[in-house]
Amino acid sequence: MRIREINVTPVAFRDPPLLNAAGVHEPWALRTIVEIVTDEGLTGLGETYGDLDHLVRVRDAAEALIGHDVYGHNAMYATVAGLVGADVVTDLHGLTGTSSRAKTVDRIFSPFEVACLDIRGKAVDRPVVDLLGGRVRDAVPYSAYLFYKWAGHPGAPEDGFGAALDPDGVVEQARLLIGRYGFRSIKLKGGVFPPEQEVEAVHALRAAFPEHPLRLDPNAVWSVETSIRVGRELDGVLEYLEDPAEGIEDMARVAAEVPMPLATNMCVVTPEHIPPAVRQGAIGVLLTDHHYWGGLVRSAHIATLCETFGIELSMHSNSHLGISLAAMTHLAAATPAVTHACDTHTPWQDGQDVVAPSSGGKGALRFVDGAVPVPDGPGLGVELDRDALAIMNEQYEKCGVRSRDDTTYMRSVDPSFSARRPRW
Ligand code: GKR
Ligand code: MG
Repeated sequence: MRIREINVTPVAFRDPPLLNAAGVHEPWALRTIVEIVTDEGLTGLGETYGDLDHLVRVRDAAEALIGHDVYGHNAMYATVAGLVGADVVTDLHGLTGTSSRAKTVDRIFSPFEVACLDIRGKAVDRPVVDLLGGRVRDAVPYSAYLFYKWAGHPGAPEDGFGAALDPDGVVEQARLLIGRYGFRSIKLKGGVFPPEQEVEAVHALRAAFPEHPLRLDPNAVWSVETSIRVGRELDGVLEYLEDPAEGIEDMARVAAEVPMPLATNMCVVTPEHIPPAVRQGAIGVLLTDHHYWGGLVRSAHIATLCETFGIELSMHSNSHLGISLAAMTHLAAATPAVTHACDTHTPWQDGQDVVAPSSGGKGALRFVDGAVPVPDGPGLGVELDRDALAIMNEQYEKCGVRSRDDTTYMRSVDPSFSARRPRW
């Protein structure tokens, strides 16, 4: 079965002012939707980043992949690698670690691989989870992903999620998300306020939710000394501490001194980082992300490798839509080593999606007790809502944002803001 056509559509959707170490989310988040059509008329979906440098290369790859066999992932990967050459696509926000040629190839290849798996599942009337080895769980638990945030974007009305700028606000936000979705574990995005304030918020969460595993992620904005101090202060409170410090060496120095495992989606972001991270004992948990680990099959291979070295698995997310959530859910459902609740930004999209609500026919992508049941339909089990896609594409054309830039947006509000790392 060969690829006849590939449609690449950039989209924009509203995003609340979520704060992080790099600044604050802009009013519009970007994604790119990939739709592959085969010579037999089957279609498959993929979703990836929307930044312009990335989009341009995804479009080039789409042209180059016409005519490829949807089962020929290795040949497709080689074609993408050839196109990328020595290029390195970087992010302005730097929240998913260093960029490299390998990571560039992996992130451009990923949406095409996912779309081909969607097609292959549809061709044999089986869900993608079955193509990845079969399910080890029927539903994938996600965490309540809390952010410090303003009540609304500057100059715009409040957004309905409320402000969260202190421990009480954070606890209230947790109640809101847990009330709506039933999450059973909690992650707080830190790196926004001095560490003492974030430690206080974690203690407030522990008091309010004594049974929920907790994590804190300051996106590498602390020094080694600060990371060790905070890690010791939170002894017995955190399930894991995510990216306190920057780079494998500094993470290893912290890991040797703190009681809890360290997790990362910043210092181990391509296969070549695994040997030094293992040698130095830098991490106990890897947050995989099929969007930059080369798709679902390659991510599953990395998961097996991590298991071999005693590294546990969780899953990372950026602002995303339902095609990504479906892909993440199939992957985590087929990966025994994913033993921690995965991250998702889904609640912050507040129902905006390119995926039809009734897709799969059985309420695909609903949260039940904080977990997403694996969609039953063939392939990813989700269908494109073409009207929603057209609206979001129009939003993209009009919104003026072309690359995520949390830092410049923050500086437009607070000119003294600096995104330097470490900051504390
Ligand atoms: O959405 O602001 C955000 C997050 O900070 C995201 O960009 C990170 O990549 O979720 C991520 C993380 O866990 O580091
Ligand atoms: Mg992180």
